[in-house]
Amino acid sequence: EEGDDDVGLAVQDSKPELKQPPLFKVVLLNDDYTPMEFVVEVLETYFRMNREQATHVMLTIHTQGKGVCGIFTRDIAETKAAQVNQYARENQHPLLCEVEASE
Ligand code: TYC
Repeated sequence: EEGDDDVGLAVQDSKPELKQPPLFKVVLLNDDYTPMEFVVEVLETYFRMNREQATHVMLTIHTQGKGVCGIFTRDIAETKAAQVNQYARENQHPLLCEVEASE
C-alpha cells in the first residue's frame, strides 16, 4: 500500500469563539511620604477616575496598605504601572505601582 500516509498538515483552528485574555490588577502601594494630593492626581490622570473616586481609592490605599486602581490586559497593565512609576520618580516621590495576576 502506498500514498495514504498522514503527512500531518497543520490546519488553523477555525473555532469562532475568542477566549478572554488573562487579566492583571494594577495596584498602588501605600508609603509614608507621597502626598495624598499627588496620589489623587495619579488616579485621575492614569486611571480616569473623578476626584471623588480617586479620593476614595487613595484613602483605601492609605488605610489598607495597597489598593486596586484598575484591571487590564497584560500590556496595558504593565504600561500603566511603568508610566505611574516614572511620573512618581520624576516628582521625587517613592510611590510604587505594581502589577498582579487577577483571577
Ligand atoms: N500615606 C501617604 C500620606 O500619608 C498617602 C498615600 C496614599 C501614599 C496612597 C501612597 O499609594 C499611596 N501622605
